[in-house]
Amino acid sequence: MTNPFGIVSSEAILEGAATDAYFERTRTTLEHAGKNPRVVAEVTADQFSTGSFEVCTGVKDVATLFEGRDVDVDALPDGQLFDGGPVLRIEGPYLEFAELETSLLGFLSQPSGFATAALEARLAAPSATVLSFGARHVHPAIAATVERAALLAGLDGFSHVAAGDVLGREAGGTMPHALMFCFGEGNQADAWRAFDEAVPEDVPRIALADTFWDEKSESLLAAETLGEDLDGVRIDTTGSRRGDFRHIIREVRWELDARGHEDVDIFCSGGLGPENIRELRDVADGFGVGSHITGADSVDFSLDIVEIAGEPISKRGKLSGVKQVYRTADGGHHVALADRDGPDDAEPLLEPLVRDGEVVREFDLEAASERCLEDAAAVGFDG
Ligand code: PCP
Repeated sequence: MTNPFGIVSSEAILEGAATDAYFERTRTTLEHAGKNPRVVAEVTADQFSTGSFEVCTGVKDVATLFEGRDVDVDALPDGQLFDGGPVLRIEGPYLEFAELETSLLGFLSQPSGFATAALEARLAAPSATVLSFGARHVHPAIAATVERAALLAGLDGFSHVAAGDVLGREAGGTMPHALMFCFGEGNQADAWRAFDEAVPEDVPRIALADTFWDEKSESLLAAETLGEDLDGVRIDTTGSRRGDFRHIIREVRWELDARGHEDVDIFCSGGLGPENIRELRDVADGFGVGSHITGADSVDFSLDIVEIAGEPISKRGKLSGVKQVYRTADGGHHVALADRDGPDDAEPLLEPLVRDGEVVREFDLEAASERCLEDAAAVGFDG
């Protein structure tokens, strides 16, 4: 079996076969009519600013997609926030990229949605450890996309092993409930002890402490069992049993402290979003966040031709003309025609990505993450 999971291949994406059929019809028609106008097209979510920022990412994949094509592409830097106006601009003969639109939008839309949601989680608890746990909610083919978006937004780590191979980072994680079940109720201490004996020293000793008994009992048992070796407990109380989760966490903290286990951290997971994280951030040390990130809406990008043969053009409701977007000194996002002066002291954000088919930008995830967090502070992003 050459493609057992029916995954669209990288080759299909690069050659433009990962497209909507109407683009193939468009090529057939334009070639038949002998037309291939020089156009400028822009990728935009909202035409004007809305007061709500989102994170732009996926730019590196877009650069790869356009490599070797007879086009110039400008784009926001990876990790930059935006609020209206284009995030990317393509200039060239239309048939150089007609079929690429589908993949191009997909490369930007879903990762930007993941990164925006991850940034919300990150900023909900700036000084806590926040980890990405959601790879299980997406098709495994895009696990690295999720984990990359999480790191871009400043999360401290992620769980997916193969994504780690793709990203050149190591996945983290300790134990699922399955491990606790394999030892059975009443034998939690054996499970944690075996884990401590078996796994490499650099793996943190975080005991899952909600499986059979209440969180306080299991946390204290874990602390007694592993003593100084225990780094933390993870509390993943099921929603139906949660009651007042903040109270549960405070109670566990209190009881651990009362027995001299002040150094044992408390990690929380299970359906947490920014609101829950804000409620818990002063009582918990870390959070695992999954569905908030993986369930994020894709950013609703579309690609529109804005100039054809040098003349501005647009469909009704869209804005014609080649545009530039600016980060203003007060942290605003300004959209303007590219051939006019931008606002004073404003930084133009669309920068060269591809020139004559050559990728002219380097990508570094750490630098992009720094940019994302700095820009979030500059624009006052609070989710
Ligand atoms: C955690 C939690 C969610 C996972 C992580 C993703 O799983 O219960 O199912 O977080 P999310 O709810 O924010 O999407 P574990 O406790 O490891 O689950 P299991 O019961 O499989 O051990």
